[in-house]
Amino acid sequence: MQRALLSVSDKSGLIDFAKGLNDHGVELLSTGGTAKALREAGLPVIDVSEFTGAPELFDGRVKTLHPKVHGGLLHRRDDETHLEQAKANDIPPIDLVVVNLYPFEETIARPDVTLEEAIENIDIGGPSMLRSAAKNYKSVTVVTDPADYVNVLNEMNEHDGDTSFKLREQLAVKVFLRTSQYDGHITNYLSQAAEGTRSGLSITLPLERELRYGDNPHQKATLYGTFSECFTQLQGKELSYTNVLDIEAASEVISDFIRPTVAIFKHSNPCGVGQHDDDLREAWQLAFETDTQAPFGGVIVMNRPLTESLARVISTIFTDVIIAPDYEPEARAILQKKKNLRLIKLNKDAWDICRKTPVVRSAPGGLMVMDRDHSTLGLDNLETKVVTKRPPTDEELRAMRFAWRVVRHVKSNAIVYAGADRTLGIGAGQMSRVDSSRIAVWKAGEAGLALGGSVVASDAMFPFADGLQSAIDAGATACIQPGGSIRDEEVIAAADAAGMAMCFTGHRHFKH
Ligand code: 93A
Repeated sequence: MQRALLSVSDKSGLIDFAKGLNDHGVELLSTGGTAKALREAGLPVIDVSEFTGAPELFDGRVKTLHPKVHGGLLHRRDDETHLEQAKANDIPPIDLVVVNLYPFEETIARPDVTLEEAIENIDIGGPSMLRSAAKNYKSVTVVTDPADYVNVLNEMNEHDGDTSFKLREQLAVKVFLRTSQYDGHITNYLSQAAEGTRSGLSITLPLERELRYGDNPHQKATLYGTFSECFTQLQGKELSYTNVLDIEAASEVISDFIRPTVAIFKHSNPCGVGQHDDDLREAWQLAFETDTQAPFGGVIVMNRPLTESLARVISTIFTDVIIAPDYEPEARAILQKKKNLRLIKLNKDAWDICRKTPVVRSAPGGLMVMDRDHSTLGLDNLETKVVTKRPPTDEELRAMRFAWRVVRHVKSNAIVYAGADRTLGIGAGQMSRVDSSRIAVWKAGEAGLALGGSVVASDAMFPFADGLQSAIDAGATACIQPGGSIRDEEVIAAADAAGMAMCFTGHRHFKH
């Protein structure tokens, strides 16, 4: 390796890497800011403009776009004609390219960004060099991720100043993924920013992992993106497609609660949710009592580190996945014995970003993208949203808030019966709201839980009074629902006749 070209916006790790290259006797070519940083570190640098004999032009828009740069990257090293042409045109080989791009993604993430600033941050020369170098990976090494500096230096140390074909190949693939992602961000931004040109969606995501299987063992499934930034698997079998769906749904519900909370999930629906200020095990107990059968093979999620005492109880029940922000060492030790049990650590900061990204679903011939329903709406000043003669008691208000936070994570049509710190009965995914209500009542009965004095929450309006009446008959004394039916008056009259308190949130939380 004789010659490297370094041109980076993200200068982290640059100096150490360049020193390493210099130690191997590699000549360093560089552009404006990068050259300055290298010189300040005492390294010998040749400016690209000196190398090409052409000045940087147009505010740096043209720095490296020159045949001597691209020729130096692209010519075949084992082709006589190429070598003759290179010689005749005074184009020496460039064997290593170190480029990362103008920060377009960071720029457009700024709320006050202007179109001009965004456009100025579209890197042209950088991706061109990356692509030239990556196309010629047979001979040229290309690094776009500072995390790879170490690999390259390690190989150079091991292989007498050279890199292996295998590494060059991997780095080239990484480049084309990076440049297509970069172009995707530009496409999506411009297609929204330039009015009326919404033309399409470009998504390029890195391969995350092959999944164990899809819905069924005969369906292959693959996960793309940055899942492992949000979730770290500490032990257990490989994740399957349905595990990932459950992990997402369970993490969404738990993120809605500040008090210590435990939720149990099955097939993307909560079977029970419980809260307790002092003891996570109590919270689990309340969640579990809602439904003691469904949790078999389910997913348990909590918003506090898993304690030893809770680990002891959970270890007596067959569980597929546990998700917690952390695990007490004693809890880990207990659960380690369950080799198949998947333990997942939820990395809160990354997840908080992740859980606001859009929802993507397949559609015939393509896919649909929707804003995520990431926060519970309609609970502010709930006491002012009473539509019945009787206002709710403080206890009922607390239960309403709790039930409303749970119901929006249940597949529609969703009905949840709850107290202030626990679910009592959950009816999910029925084609009719009355049926969901019936199922919730029946399940509460199965679990031996009384619904007298409970609150009922409905993810969407009761279109008729019958649905609410069945909740009244079951013992609910308060109701929280969006309202908005043309028969609201009938529904309110049914509530008033029973002395029920009801609030309209004004927001629907369907989940399909
Ligand atoms: O404006 S550009 O599209 N035109 C170019 O010719 C060019 N060459 C390198 N941007 C260009 N670059 C980019 O400049 C690199 O991709 C890198 O991100 C940045 C480094 O600039 P500096 O060395 O001046 O800090």
